[in-house]
Amino acid sequence: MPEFIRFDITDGVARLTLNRPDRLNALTRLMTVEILEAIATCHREEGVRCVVLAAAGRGFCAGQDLTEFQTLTGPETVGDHLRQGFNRIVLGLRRLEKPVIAQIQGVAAGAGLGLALAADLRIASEQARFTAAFIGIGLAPDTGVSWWLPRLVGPAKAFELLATNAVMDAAEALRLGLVNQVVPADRLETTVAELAGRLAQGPTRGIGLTKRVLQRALEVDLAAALEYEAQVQDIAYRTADHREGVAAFLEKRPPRFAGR
Ligand code: LHQ
Repeated sequence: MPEFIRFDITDGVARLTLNRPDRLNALTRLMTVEILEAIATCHREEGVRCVVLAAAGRGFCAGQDLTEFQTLTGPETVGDHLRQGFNRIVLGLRRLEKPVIAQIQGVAAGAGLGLALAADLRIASEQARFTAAFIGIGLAPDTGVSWWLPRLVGPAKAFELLATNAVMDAAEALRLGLVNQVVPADRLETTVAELAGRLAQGPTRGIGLTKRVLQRALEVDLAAALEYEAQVQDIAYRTADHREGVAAFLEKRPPRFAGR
């Protein structure tokens, strides 16, 4: 049984909840291992068709646990720590061909912001706050924050957020395009559950392939993106869910997607 996360799978939705509320879910080494194991399960289990990344208590995630980090000894560098931990979490979530929703009820800071940005969709409560936090302790960005921020908010705003350690509220995060939706705190869980339930009933392969082409499109030029779309469409075209979607349209009935 994991100690610092909760993990369950219900009706196609895997729910991974960070569970160190008294430390605002700051990430320890053990917690990182537990998150990686849960992500591996999401990759492996065909029954998982959507993932919700949530957090217990008033904070979403305050990033690296700075107390534990002081006590880490041995030959490992900070870079190694990132390569073995947070980098693998980010890549694990990005390579997961299933939609990932971050349910953000409170502060997301440092690597915690990176975790939120690695999700496909971010639904925030009105109480959520976002801060890069790295510069507060004299560090440069990590956990993918340097990659996502300029793409989401533009390079000048990204630099401002990183260099001034500004704290954004939920309304500003929505205005900047950092989150998809902001809802009252008491509506957050049901809003996310409804969205996750809908996505889990969707054509999972098509959604996963959509995630794959969008990720590639962020990294390559137009000609390469067009070529990749063509290759991926060959895969999507062969799915049972594509056939079901077309059949349902022609028969004028709602589709029943099986996620295959
Ligand atoms: C914490 C933490 C925390 C431990 C709150 N650790 N206890 C990668 C590789 C290597 C090295 C370093 O980092 C990285 C990546 C990173 O993530 S760098 C960024 C690390 N994170 C931060 O610098 C954020 C530090 N936290 C804060 O600035 C504030 O706590 C925020 C703005 C997140 C929230 O502020 P408040 O809402 O006022 O809460 P609080 O500060 O009162 O925190 C509540 C408790 O949680 C408190 O403990 P206490 O015993 O006083 O109740 C904090 O000490 C503890 N906590 N963050 N990262």
